Amino acid sequence: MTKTILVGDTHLKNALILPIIDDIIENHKVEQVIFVGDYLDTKILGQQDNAKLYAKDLIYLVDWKNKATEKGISCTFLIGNHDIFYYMGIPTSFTLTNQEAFEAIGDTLEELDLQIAFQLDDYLISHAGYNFLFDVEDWHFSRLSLENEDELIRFASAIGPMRGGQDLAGSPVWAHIEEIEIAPNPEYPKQIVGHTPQPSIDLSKNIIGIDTFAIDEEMNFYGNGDILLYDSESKEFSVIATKWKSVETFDRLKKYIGGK
Ligand SMILES: [Mn+2]
Repeated sequence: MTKTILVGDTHLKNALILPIIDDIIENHKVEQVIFVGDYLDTKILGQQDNAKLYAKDLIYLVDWKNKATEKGISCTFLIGNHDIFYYMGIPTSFTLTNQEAFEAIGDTLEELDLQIAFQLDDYLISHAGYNFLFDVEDWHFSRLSLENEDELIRFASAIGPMRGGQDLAGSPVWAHIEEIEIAPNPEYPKQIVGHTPQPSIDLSKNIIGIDTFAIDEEMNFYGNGDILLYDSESKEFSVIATKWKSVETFDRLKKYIGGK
């Protein structure tokens, strides 16, 4: 595997983001794609009741995974703080309000073969990052199962003060990027994370944040849609600019969310 791309939080915008990913795969001869989690839920007002949006967007993602895998592209899907509640079957303040739809989404999510972390040469990749309070364990690198239910519940509930929680620091699905920058797990000084929205990707740091598709309640774009590319021969990262942040994306998104 020579070229890998890493994709930040998609949050029910998979049908708009994945065509951009397809172009990059083709133009850069990408062989591996790693998604850092948070496929579900959106800040856009009124969508928590929109089960149709959840269903169509998650099915789009699962279909994409199957097609990409058939073409020989290695795909890895990490779990985010939003996904983990569906995976565990525990509804919370930001999950889909309809219980039946919530459970169906949780079942479909299993098709992504979610895992906690991925090691890419010197870099540890996870949704939110490992700070000094959380150890990396072997099971984090393989498909999740409810065998590790107790640990997963700990991950889902450990939220630090920077994200409004009571814990000393957040778990690998909840930590704020600054927690990882200030106090990374000492064995993993180099990490790649999503979770904390970034205006663009900054390669000058040891902790690289790639959550560039974030939008707010009113559909204002926060990130510019940068994608991180890694070449395992040269061991170098580069940033691929995209046309994500545009009037065209805004218009398509508005239609996609409202569309039946
Ligand atoms: Mn997140």
